Amino acid sequence: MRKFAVFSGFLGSGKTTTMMALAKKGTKTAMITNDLGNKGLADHKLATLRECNAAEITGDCICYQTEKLVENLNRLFEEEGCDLVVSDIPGFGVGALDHVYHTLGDKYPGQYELAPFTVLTEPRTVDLLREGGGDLAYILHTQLVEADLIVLNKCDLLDASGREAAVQYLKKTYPQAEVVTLSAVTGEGLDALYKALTEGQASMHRPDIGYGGEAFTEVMGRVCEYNIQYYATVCCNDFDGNAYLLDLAREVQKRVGELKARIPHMKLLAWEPEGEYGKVDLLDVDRPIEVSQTFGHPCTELAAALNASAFGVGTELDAAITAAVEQVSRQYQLDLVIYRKEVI
Ligand SMILES: Nc1nc2c(ncn2[C@@H]2O[C@H](COP(=O)(O)OP(=O)(O)OP(=O)(O)O)[C@@H](O)[C@H]2O)c(=O)[nH]1
Ligand SMILES: [Mg+2]
Repeated sequence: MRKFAVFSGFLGSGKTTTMMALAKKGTKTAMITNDLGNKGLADHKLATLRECNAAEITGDCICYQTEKLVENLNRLFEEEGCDLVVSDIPGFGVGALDHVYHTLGDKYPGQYELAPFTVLTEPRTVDLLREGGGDLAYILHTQLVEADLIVLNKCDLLDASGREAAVQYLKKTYPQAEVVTLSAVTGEGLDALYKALTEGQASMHRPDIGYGGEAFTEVMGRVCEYNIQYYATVCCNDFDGNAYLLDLAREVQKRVGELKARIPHMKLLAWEPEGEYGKVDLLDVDRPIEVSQTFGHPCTELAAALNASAFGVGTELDAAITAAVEQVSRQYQLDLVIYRKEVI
């Protein structure tokens, strides 16, 4: 089997977490993290720290890098012996059904079996859609219009009636898609998702998503990707890496909130040479900060990657996030060497 699946879905819906759960070492599933920006981004680094079968395609969406995608797929299927490869696309992306699935079908006929085009969503997105989707309505809705398979992730956050209501809403609003529930964190529903991916087929439908139209251009014009990567030397041996990451996320949340900008997902990952790591996620200015991994002991030396996907003015977000990194690092007496910074 040479099965390939695209995971679309809004920022923070759990694409990377789900891919990591599927692509555990020892399985024949591999994941490709696809992000804008240069190499060494947080999602891929996290997948390697968790010892997943992971490859990385950066610089642009796989929508526009078909040859690089094909190169990676062939290596994973032929050299690594995988039978299922899953790649995400950047979390504000739309159009991968056409740009990835139909392009592969047209240019590489019969080479890959395409799994149902999969879109992850989470309870908060469903609530937002029910209220009309706000200023991100175009992305939230269009991603789901493309789906063959909708995964309602983070169902650990819902009780039975909440799940049922969300599933019914999704089924009614997007009748072309099958809907499954998942908790990528607890693993509930993971076997059913694997079965749906490996046994199901892409429908290869061609919905009109208004790609390049007015709504598309308006929202894409507000998207901003921020990537900073640095080394930090610790001065004192009681440095608490967990408190540092949390304070940094809080400072970013405060400063971005003051700009009245949106930051649907900021990933902050820091790791030590020995392989211990800490991770916090900020899923917008009005939501609690999530800690998904903590250091087990005081840190002596760190590398960090902070990747943020935001809606706002790039220069303002850059100034706010960079100032947060510098301020909080100074408070913790860290000596910083910033080796990469990008605002896209
Ligand atoms: N409660 C709960 N949290 C989850 C689940 N899956 C993911 N998360 C959390 O949601 C946050 C975002 O998850 P990611 O996997 O990074 O989301 P993503 O879709 O890859 O986000 P982008 O890369 O920004 O597009 C993290 O803090 C995860 O720990 C889940 O099943 N339940
Ligand atoms: Mg991700």
